[in-house]
Amino acid sequence: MFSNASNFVQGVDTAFAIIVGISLFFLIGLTALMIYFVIRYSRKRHPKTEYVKDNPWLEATWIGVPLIIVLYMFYIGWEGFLPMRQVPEGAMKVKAIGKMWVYEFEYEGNKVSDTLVLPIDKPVRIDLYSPDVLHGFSVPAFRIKEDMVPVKDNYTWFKPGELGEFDLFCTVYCGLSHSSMHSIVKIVPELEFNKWLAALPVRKKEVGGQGKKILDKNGCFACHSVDGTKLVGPTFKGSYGSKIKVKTNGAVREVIFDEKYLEKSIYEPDADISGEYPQGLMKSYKKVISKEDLVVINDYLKGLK
Ligand SMILES: [Cu+2]
Repeated sequence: MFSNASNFVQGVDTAFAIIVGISLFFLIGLTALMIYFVIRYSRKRHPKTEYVKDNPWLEATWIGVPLIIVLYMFYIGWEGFLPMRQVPEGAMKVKAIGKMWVYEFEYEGNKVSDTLVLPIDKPVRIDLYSPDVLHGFSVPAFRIKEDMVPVKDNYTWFKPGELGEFDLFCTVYCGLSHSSMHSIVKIVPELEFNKWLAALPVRKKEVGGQGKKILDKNGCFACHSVDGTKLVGPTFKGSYGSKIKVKTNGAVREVIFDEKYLEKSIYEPDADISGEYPQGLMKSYKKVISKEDLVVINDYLKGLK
């Protein structure tokens, strides 16, 4: 009756079915009763209003019965939810990074993939990270949905029980290309998984050093290219040291792209908007990128010609 895609399907679907069932029962029951009362107690049939007063049994019933029902609904929800926070010991570990607007999966040994490939029947703990804004980690087929919260580590776990490919969606509105932020969870036999993992390349040493790493970690390249491509924000290519047109409080002026401008556009992105880009697209990174990081980023951008 239940799909076997993950170990949580049964708990979630049972709670869902029972709650929808209770809701439907009351929706239909109350509507029918209302219609009955409208007819039965209309002025034509019942010209004089009944006055009901002090009925302890009636009151106890309408407090007691709904109380039991909602507590029961809470209980089945709790029972389905609790195991989701209890990762079994020895679960395999994968780090999932959600950034504007892609997913990245880091396996042991610094191996990185853009698809989440997992062996069947093995519990896996997914550590959830976001370097920029709130993202979601939702696999509807597994009944899994957790937020990826910047500066707060979160996790989820599950045991896949069915081979195949399952959709992974970002379920938190995270900006311009939110709708294209999705990936695939591929469940394969263990042998195949071991082969796949062995063939997965180790993450290359970053060219560009620390500066590029910081930009990458914070998801900056989702909006700013280094090859001149026009993305959501202006390209880094050839910008450093050049004169650029910015809009400050609606007025266009020219500034030199230097350390000062870099700091301002990272800490107060809406103060001097480059070119024709709209306001409000970028958030402030004041709490995320330190002054020391700025120096390193500055050096990296300076070397970018
Ligand atoms: Cu997202």
